[in-house]
Amino acid sequence: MKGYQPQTLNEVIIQQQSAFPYAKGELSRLLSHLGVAAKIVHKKVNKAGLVDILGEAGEINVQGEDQKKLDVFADETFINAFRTSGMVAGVASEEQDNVVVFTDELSMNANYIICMDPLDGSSNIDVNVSIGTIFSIYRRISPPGTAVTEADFMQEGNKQVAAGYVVYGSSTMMVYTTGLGTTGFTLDPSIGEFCLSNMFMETPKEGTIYSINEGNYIKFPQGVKDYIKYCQIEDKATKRPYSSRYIGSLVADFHRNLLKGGIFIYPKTSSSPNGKLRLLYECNPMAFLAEQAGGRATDGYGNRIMDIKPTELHQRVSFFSGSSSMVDKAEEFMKKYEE
Ligand code: AHM
Ligand code: MG
Repeated sequence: MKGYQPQTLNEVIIQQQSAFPYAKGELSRLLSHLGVAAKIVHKKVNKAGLVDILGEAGEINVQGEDQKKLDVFADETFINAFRTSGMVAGVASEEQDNVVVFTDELSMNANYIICMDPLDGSSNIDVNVSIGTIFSIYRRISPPGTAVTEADFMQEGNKQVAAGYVVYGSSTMMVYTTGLGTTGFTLDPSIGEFCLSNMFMETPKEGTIYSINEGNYIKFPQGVKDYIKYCQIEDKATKRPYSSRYIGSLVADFHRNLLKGGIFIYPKTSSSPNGKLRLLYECNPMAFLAEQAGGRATDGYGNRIMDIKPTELHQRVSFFSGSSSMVDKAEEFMKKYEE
């Protein structure tokens, strides 16, 4: 009988990177450090009700949001992993007001910087609903040997070298891209390894799910309101009405739509005129993954997310992402109200 021989994250990364003849294995090593940190966070998330990790940490982050103990734990775990990897020169995190700059010699000479949301979906932490980690990897702009500055992080998403997320759901999965398609791994807790489960993930061009916080309906731009109504109208040819599915954790909502086809919308609203989600560590990485899986990610107004030039570390942007035909359609509605 053939034994159980899964392909592990490390094996697949090394295989994929061999497509780049000049790759020195640095990115592969960095992604595997990231995998270890994800396993540490997975372990904590899985025991959340049993150990003292639920609830507020007592601090408010730069976004004005209450930090949860798990937010802080995940932030520290990933930052430590990057610091000790020697392959990262600095990190921008949702939980840190400013860029975290590593000043030891090894890190100062490192080529990569990271943008991350260490634990996304904070409102779901205490109620056992899926949450996630989102990351984005860039080459630094400043010369190696110097300390990175905020300017290193003000890069367009189209400069990402790799991006991905970890979803702590009914199983824990890591999904990443280095620009060679979107690949998914499932954590096999019995051997403690992320094992290849979804090669070349492809999001259906047409989907039947729309994901948006409809509680904010009254605050939405008219184009979004009209698109929601379109989703709800009966039409056999386009399989409408579509299903509404909204978890409130970007990673989980995005992951479902990636697999099944659908659209995720977090538009600007009358109370959040720039939207809620952050360009650097939420939208750009998801946009890279969406496009690598055949989908689209825009701001709803014809602008590709990955072409937006960031001007602020914690910049927010409206976000339309998912099956390409659905994003096209939603943008048609948005266009009607363009001044
Ligand atoms: P967070 O980074 O503080 O967790 O906020 C981001 C989350 C996303 O995961 C999710 O898509 C969105 O906020 C949900 O927001 P809302 O509760 O307004 O629908
Ligand atoms: Mg977040």
